[in-house]
Amino acid sequence: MINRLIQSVAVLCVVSVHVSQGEIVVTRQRCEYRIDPLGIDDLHPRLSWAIESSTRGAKQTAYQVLASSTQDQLDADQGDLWDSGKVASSRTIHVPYEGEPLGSGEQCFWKVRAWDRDGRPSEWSPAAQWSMGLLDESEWAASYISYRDQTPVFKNRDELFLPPARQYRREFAIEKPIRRAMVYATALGIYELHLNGQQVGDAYFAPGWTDYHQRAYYQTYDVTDLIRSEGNAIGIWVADGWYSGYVGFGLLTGIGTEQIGRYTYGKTPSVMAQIEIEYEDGTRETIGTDKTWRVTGDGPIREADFLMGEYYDATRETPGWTEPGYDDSDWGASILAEENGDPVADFYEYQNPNDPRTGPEKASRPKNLGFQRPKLEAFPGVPVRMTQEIPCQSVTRRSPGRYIFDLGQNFAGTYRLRISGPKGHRVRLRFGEMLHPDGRLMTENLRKARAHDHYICKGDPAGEEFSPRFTFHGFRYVEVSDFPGEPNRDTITGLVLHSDTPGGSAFECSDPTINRLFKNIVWTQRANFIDLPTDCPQRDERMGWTGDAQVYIGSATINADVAAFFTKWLRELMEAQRENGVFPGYAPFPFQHGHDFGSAWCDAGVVCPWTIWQAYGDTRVIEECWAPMTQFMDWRKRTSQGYLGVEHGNPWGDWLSQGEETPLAFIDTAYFAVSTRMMAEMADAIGLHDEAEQYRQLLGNIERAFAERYVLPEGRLSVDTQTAYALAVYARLIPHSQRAALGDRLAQKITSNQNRMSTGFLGTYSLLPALTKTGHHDLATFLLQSHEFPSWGYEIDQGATTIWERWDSYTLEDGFGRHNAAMNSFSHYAFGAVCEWMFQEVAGIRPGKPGYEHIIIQPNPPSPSSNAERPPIHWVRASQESIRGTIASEWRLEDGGFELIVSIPANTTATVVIPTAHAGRITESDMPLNEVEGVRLLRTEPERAFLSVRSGAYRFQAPSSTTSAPEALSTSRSQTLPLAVEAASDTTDAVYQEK
Ligand code: RAM
Repeated sequence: MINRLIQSVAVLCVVSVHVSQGEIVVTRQRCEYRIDPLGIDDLHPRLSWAIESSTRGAKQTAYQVLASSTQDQLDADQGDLWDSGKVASSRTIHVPYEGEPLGSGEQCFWKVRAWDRDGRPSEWSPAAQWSMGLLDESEWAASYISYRDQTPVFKNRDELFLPPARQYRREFAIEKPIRRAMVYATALGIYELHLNGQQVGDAYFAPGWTDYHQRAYYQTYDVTDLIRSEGNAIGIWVADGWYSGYVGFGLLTGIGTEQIGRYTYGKTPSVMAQIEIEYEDGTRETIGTDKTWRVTGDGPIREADFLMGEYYDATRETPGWTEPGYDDSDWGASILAEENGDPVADFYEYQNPNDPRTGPEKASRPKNLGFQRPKLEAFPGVPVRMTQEIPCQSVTRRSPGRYIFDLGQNFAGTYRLRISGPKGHRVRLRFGEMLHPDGRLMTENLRKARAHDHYICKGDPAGEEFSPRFTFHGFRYVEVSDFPGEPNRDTITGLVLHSDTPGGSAFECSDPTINRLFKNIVWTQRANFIDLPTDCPQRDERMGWTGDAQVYIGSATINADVAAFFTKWLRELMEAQRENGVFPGYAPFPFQHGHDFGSAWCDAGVVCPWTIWQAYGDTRVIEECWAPMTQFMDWRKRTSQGYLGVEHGNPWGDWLSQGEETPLAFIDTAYFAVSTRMMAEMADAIGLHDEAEQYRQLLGNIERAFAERYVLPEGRLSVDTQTAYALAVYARLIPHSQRAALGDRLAQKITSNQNRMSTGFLGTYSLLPALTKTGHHDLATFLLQSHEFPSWGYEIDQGATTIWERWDSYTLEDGFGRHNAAMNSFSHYAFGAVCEWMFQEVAGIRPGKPGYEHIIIQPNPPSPSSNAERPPIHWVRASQESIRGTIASEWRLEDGGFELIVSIPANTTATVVIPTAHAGRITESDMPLNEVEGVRLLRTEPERAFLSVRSGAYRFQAPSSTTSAPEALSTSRSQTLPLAVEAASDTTDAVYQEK
């Protein structure tokens, strides 16, 4: 077995390119985190690459970037736009472009080479590229166009209003050979672009969700290869989307426009696009949306709504409408979006939400639902794409013509329906995450999201296929009613949709339940990363909840490259800041719901930028968020009392905890400290050392106030809940001298609760790390492996394939109904935030410096006799794609020996901590350490050896320190982790810091 494991990691460690000894290779070129992005509006986009090598300790000592306006010039090594020259630097990420100023639409081809530690240059990297977007609003020669909308403002809360998706088209001729053709497109609504019969790009739901009153994004497409010399046609589908469709819980709660849940930003969708053609003779032509475009609402998509579903009537299809020659004489003329006038509606919100005397009171104000041109920016995020098909596992007949298809996996997205039916025959599709015990689809938890799709057959004897464009559902089961004939498993195939964040992670260990848990976490991340980080993908909510995001973001950065994804959402979050400086409960913030914030939810405005900086070494995100973050901290200082947090905002607290409530003021204090510490660190990172000092002083005051108010002399907290201890450790508010005692009290609280957690969103995220940090790692892994309610294992035993919103979303005793069956998502990532601890403390991979420039590998095997219920984890194999390359850690306890196989990306260094009391007996690939290249013993502790390790692949073996009895072990582990070790050699520059 051990050999197999070694082989598998060895495969993982081998670099993906063929390099000979001593060489380094430049790979993974990115511009603003993306591969060859089109249409960016950053004037100094940041370039990143990675170094790969088969040699240990490979380093970049210098680099050179060449940027050219044509591929030919780049191939000839002529950097007419920029030649950085040889820059002596190990930097491989976020190198800002400093070449010739780039204008709208300009293309830039670039490559890079790097010098190794012996001063030998690498080959040039392959060419990468980016193009600039439209840098000035005046360069939009197009207008927002719409259809003439004569419907009155819908006001009925008992019925739904679901308009058809619109189709816009125009034809154009090309008279000369073209060099390049680009399309820039955006919509107030969501759009899908087609040219000459083909879809342009593969994104769903463009242009993404923003507060359209302030800002919208546009996308850029290269359509050079789609343009024909004979004649061309462009067609654009446009649906309501977030702009005017049903959004969140507006209908449920009666907030927002007319209390009906729709028209959040405006009444009538509109679209704007422009094709820019560059001819070979150097002339240019622009074709933009204007009143000459034709439009229809009579096509097949009769309803298109995120929450309510899609209704497709195939008898109304318009074949050939995105090709030249289509007869659109019965279509209407487009109008300018503003020609729909300024319909006014009542917009309901809570007034005085933060006034403790009145509390929130619902009131309305008039709101203009007419067109307002937003500020336009290039889309900085990651498109939503279909990334995977899920075959159906089984089909069950429920009644004549009604079948339930089980896809075996809960996910977000759509499906492909294959059907043969007579013309005009209609089938209905409903979606559910779970089944009732009697086999019925469970839909109570969709609340006001109707989530019904309909398909009307066109009667094609060869069979028909359908897949929705403008909706998505969170589901595992599909119920099809009125199905003509006998379905089979090919009738329904799941199509997984999510923001297509690159990269990935892997986690496997000796406990199969944990392996399923890891899969569930990743599936839940996908299901909720749909343009922005949402709470859930199924019910009438699906909003960018800040509390959920701030506990989960660390895990997200491990499981994928979410840097561009969060770059986008952080703009929405910063923009959603309330006037008083607080960050709201969700972003965008389409309407106000009760108080507009909650403790710990509001801190997402600091925690999320900090985490992106930590994971990707990104200081620009700090700079961009600095002003709003500072305003937020001013609000925090203003609202605190004697440096302590207070009870304010929505009382979410340790949301969905089990049986124990932690007072809001305590939570607020802990997060005041968390945000303050992060601000101090971020201030230093961007060179604001005075501010950093002020935040450190503030932190000192908070720590003192906390100690005085909450820490009791006998080594307890006056708030004696699991979450209180966990948060105090997370916020590092526990005085060093009290740490062991308070950790023991936390452990005792859990054991006296029959080894069960009582924690909610906040406490669960911090609980297992707190146990590990205070010497109770065995108990932490026990909880991870537990199957007793409430636990991850319990969910998995009930068939969970994603993370549930509540520990008791389903229980054996009470089924779905223990709390509120309507608010009971089976795809909510907050409790999946344990993933961060699984990687950092079980596999032992964490950043030692922002952006994993230095890496800590410190696996913590639980002691072999620590779990009477099931075999404690005794091997783990994990890897993650960092911005500098793949980091892998695989360990195994066997026969009193400990083996650790690691992979450290080139141009980084690591501190590897081996859990052994016998540092002198550590070997690497069977050689004693002092004979091994790239490794140096830094120091030892009673049961740990600290090694300084250069990049490369290693296999360490040592006698294990975890063979002792658990009691003995927990004593030794109750020592706190060291804050720093001596710096390693000049080349490794090791820093070991506690998170
Ligand atoms: C729920 C959301 C979210 C949570 C808030 C407090 O409605 O689903 O998960 O953050 O409430």
